[in-house]
Amino acid sequence: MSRLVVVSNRVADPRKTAAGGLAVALAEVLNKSGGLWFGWSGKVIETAEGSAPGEGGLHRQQAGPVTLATVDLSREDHDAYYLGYSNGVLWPVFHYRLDLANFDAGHIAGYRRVNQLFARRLMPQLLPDDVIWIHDYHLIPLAAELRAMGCTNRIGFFLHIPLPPPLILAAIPAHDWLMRALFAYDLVGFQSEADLTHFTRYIQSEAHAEDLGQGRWRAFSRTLTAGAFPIGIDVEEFAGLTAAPEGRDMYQRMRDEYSRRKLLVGVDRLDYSKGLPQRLRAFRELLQRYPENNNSATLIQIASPSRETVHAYGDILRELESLCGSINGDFGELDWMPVRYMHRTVARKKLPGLYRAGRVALVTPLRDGMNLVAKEFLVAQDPADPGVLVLSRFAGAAEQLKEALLVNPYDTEATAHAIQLALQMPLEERRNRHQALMATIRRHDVHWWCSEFLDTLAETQARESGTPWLRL
Ligand code: GDG
Repeated sequence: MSRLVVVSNRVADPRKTAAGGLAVALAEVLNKSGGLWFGWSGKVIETAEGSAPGEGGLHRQQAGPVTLATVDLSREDHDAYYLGYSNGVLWPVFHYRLDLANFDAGHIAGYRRVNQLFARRLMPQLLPDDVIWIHDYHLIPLAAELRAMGCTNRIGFFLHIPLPPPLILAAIPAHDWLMRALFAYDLVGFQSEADLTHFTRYIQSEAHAEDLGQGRWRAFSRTLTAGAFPIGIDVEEFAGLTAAPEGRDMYQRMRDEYSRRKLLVGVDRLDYSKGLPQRLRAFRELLQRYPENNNSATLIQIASPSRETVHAYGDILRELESLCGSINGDFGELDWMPVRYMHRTVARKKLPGLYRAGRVALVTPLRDGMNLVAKEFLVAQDPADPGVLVLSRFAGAAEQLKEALLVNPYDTEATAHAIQLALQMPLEERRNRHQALMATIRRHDVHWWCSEFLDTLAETQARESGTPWLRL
């Protein structure tokens, strides 16, 4: 069995349960092969401490059979690669938000510099038979940099966020460089069929790629396989958290506290892609249009802090606070606050109890690669009396979770109406929908996702080295 090398921006210690389902699933495959997990250490070294752009020390640490290898970043590299390009250009554009992108020319140079640094540090760690799996938008050009150094290993890439249509991608200066770099991979995986279609349309129209059939494409003298691999969650792990003492205790506390209310829950990183202001407007519309919900429907919205040093995140925070304040001000009673908003990270083991107490989950992103909260909510439900998932049609999860109530989050009235339907839904319909959704979630869990991707990668054809076309 080949050794697996996982590369991602951040590395999680797989022995810590707080790491979550993805880390647990990757750790399982890494454990089996005695693998290596490589990425940024999370540490930023200030210039005063002698760090130079493009440089960063390597740390190695053993986590059972898995080796964790991490690199520090200089302040300049971190600001350009992480804040500037990854989260200031790629995140907004890939979520269709050209208006929020900052195409400062210095950022892409830093992005490439860090990918080159990663390649230089990773290359000496590699064994000839290693299979390399690179994750997400921070590291798109990494395989190309490795190939330029002579790496001939099998390399796969998975994009956790959406890929927008070709015309939106084309707004990125140097988009051709970025997309060409994907051809250094043997396998490129997306969350949904929609993302895959955007990719194949782009490479056909912009790179005249040749369709070789069965997901194989040829361009720039290289062949890659592209496919959709919708990510799942570790169902057993999350069901275990739900049944654990903390999970049950949290559930009981929420049930007691909200026994006279109908509880709605929202759990998101505070990000403009998650559609939080639109969600709150729909909730306000619900209270206005369907007054029977007054003094009853209560929305607990957790917005965990995220990327606070990126400019656009401050704006969304202020907008959200003002909306919550105005809804509570306009509709609240002495003994009832319609919105409980928390700008805080809640301990992972408390989430299942909160989900289970929710009659309705509001998962209404404007755009999302997949959205794991939708799946976690469903796993945490009591199958005999389950809550209802209101899900944006623009989440990757909507391609799979067809029995949820699918909404257009930009349509305030229709979303409010769907929430009302969810609150009123008879038990039998709730059970039927939940049962069908759980069958999908179980079939396509995170273990299925890992093995489906890695099996497909193993089947890709012999690789070619060298990337003479990699000029920025
Ligand atoms: C990216 C893509 C794709 C949230 N708040 C708290 C907390 N969470 C946990 C949830 C869930 C995870 O974070 C969020 O996952 P999502 O999938 O919803 O979203 P992103 O973070 O944007 O992830 C996304 C994903 O990658 C995987 O490929 O699905 O589309 O954007 O697990 O439970 N966890 C804790 N406290 C919180 O306050 N402990």
